[in-house]
Amino acid sequence: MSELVDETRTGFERRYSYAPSGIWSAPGRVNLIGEHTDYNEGFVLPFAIDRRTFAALALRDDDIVRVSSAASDDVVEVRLADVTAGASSLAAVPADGRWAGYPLGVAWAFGQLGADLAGLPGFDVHFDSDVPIGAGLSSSAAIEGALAVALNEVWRLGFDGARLVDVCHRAENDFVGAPTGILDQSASLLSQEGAALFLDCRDGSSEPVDLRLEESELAILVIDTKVTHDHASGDYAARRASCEAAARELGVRALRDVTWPQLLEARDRLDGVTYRRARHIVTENQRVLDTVAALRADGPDAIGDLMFASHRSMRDDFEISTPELDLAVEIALNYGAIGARMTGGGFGGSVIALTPVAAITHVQVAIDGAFAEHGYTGPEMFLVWPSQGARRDR
Ligand code: GAF
Repeated sequence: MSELVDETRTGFERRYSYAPSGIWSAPGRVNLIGEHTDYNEGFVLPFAIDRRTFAALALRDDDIVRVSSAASDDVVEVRLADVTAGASSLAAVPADGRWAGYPLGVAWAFGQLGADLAGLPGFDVHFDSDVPIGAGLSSSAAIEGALAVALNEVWRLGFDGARLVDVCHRAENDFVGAPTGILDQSASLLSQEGAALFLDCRDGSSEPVDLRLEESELAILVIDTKVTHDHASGDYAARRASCEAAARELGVRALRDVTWPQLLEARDRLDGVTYRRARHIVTENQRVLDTVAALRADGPDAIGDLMFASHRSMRDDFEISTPELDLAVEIALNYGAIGARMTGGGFGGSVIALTPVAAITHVQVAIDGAFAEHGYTGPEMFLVWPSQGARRDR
């Protein structure tokens, strides 16, 4: 970890020929349970992982913003005044620099949420990261979170955690154009070490829920299927539209307000697909509440069935799984995991498998074998531990 802090500093110095004033970081996340419930104003239970994106940054004495990353030699340069114009400021940026929309979007969103950008100096920022990209582990929220805590400090804005979540969420929705909820940004900014974050997405309130994995000799194995996903694509938006249509038809503000008996009773008013989409959300919200209760009463040994029930619901009702994700879940459970489910937005990305430490190698070997047998790209597998949200590192 401290190596990456040093590399981020060196990367900054190489690009800009001077030293940064500080280094900040924010983690990726897995979602233990509660998928697509966030934009339905429901409940989620993610945790920040021990893989982070680092931002080395220094203020400038003009209004230029320069953005670079370890992944490329290019430096994206814009004037802060042009960022204020919104996503159109990206028009001049070469296509392979479009990732810069995440950091530029954060600067822009601070302005949208009350900061007076016209009176603030520009900055140079360099990013480095060990959060895998496109694996469904919120690499974009990690970029946003690292820059948000950095700018909040150096621009002396005094935004609290909830307002920083708004900034990053606004950047993602209105600058980058991905119609996501607040799950990823909240997990990256607000998580605490050793705990999952129980978040009510209606009012943004959250509380830590102890995970105690080591005490139970359990670990969370991530299986990145290497099938990449993109939330700015139509599938994610289509699921969101179905949920909103169901809520409208049922006469509620959001599917959060629908109980299971109410949904059953209204079944004939919804077409088959919309009904199944709504059924996933209504049952998934309850599974989050049940998971929190089970963790508090009995610890992580008690949540395996809920995780698999969640996976089945995403596979059959919400239809956001893939054959690779389903295979990883099936093999993990057959070879010793006590719970497994896809995590994140779906249509690719990763599975998390709650696995006894003693069975991890067994599960990994079995998954490698099964993927090879099916002719799928070899997955990447690694353990993750619940970690601290965004912070200053140096
Ligand atoms: C993606 C989105 F960014 C989140 O807001 C959330 O909807 C998630 O998919 C599904 O739970 O990560």
